[in-house]
Amino acid sequence: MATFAAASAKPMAVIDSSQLNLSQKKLDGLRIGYAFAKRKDSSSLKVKSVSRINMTIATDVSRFEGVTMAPPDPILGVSEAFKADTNDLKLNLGVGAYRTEELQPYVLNVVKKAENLMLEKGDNKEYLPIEGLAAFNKATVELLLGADNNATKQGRVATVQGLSGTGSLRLAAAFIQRYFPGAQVLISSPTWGNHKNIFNDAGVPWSEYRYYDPKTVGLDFEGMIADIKAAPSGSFVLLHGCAHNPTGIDPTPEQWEKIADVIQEKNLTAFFDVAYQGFASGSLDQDASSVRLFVARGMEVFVAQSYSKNLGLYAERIGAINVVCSSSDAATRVKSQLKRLARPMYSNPPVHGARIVANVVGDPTLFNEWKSEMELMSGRIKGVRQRLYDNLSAKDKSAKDWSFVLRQIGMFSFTGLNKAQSDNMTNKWHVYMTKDGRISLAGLSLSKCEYLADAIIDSYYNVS
Ligand code: PGU
Repeated sequence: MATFAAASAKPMAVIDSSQLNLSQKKLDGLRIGYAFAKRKDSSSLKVKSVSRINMTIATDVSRFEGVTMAPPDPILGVSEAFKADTNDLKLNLGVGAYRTEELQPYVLNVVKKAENLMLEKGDNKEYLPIEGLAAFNKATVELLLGADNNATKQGRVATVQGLSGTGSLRLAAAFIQRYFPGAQVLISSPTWGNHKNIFNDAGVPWSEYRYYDPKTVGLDFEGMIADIKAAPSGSFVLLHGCAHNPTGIDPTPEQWEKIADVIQEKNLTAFFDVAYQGFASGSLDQDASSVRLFVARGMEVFVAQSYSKNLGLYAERIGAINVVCSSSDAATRVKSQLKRLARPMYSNPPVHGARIVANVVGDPTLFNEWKSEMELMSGRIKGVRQRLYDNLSAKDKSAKDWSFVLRQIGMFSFTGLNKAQSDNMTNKWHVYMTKDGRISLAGLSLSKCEYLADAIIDSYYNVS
């Protein structure tokens, strides 16, 4: 009797050797034999028998039988579907990535100039320290808080270069999980789809606060404040620093003050996600005003930054996590622990994007050129917004108010289209967008606005 273990998720099978089609001759001669057994469930087993040791290798029963198929990513999966569509009319308004009027990806001129400088200098490719490139960390915190910020001058900011916005959020989430186990993160409803994944994977519990009011197509400020007030003490409140994704609706400066009041009174901690600095208003300073307001009050905050959008460095994966603390001593300790978390995860961050940012922000000429290019990009999106609104208003004979398109800011418009209507946009009109009704205006050209308006009106009125 020979015993064979099936290398699969299925229970171990015990098979009598009389069931096997063995070549006894070969077995005797080599003392190593291969046999093929037909099990009752008809899966084959290839068996290698070496002297006293019986080893089993499954040929058609995978070790990964229990691994289920993951669904496509709700945002990045849209780009994959877009690529597969062969229709000439197709439009990719899924991912928030800036395109030119010709709908081509755009590499900023300042980025090319910075890269040329780097090439001339012949920078090496040595490992960076765990916390990243020093010149980048200095530049990024200055860009966020302003050049002469007290918190920076007093050494109260722990800054660690991260793998863009996502990696920076994930590192902070790991920190929260380790040092504040059980503490909740409150996230806006709705929010960028990946926020929930990030906190789920880090083992940080989250709940939602009201944010978007479909009736007014605006901010549910009362709901937001009530939900933050009701949060358990010690919770973290995730806030989009500017250009809220997906709604394009930001609190007013007065509302930001009230949000800060409640967070302060309730002893909560704000956690800003700043992925669009410069894309909301066109001004890097103005778009950081929410964060600066909290820091000016002496509040301790987390801020994740990304250079994917504002410098177009999507694939360079460059960003940072900043923890503004109430003392330099606390900042030193927090930074040491962020590094400790980063080390076994990815060891140290990539250098190329960090050098680009450091060169652009650190050089007054390049910095000014960047500001002009930012204005150009955000200006193009505003132009497309206006054209889309004009087309929607002109074509819609029912006098529906489409002015929310103009009120929303940043890269996106939250159209209010439901899933079935969004499906119609894609299936009938070849307009690729996320199923929550979000369209990226950064991927739209003036010449495509009329076509898009037709698609929206058809989907809105003819699909329920
Ligand atoms: N935070 C928010 C609010 C974002 O919208 C994004 C990107 C990020 C962080 C992270 O961007 P990084 O590239 O990691 O810096 N959101 C885009 C890009 C596609 C995606 O989902 O990653 C979007 O289309 O929503």
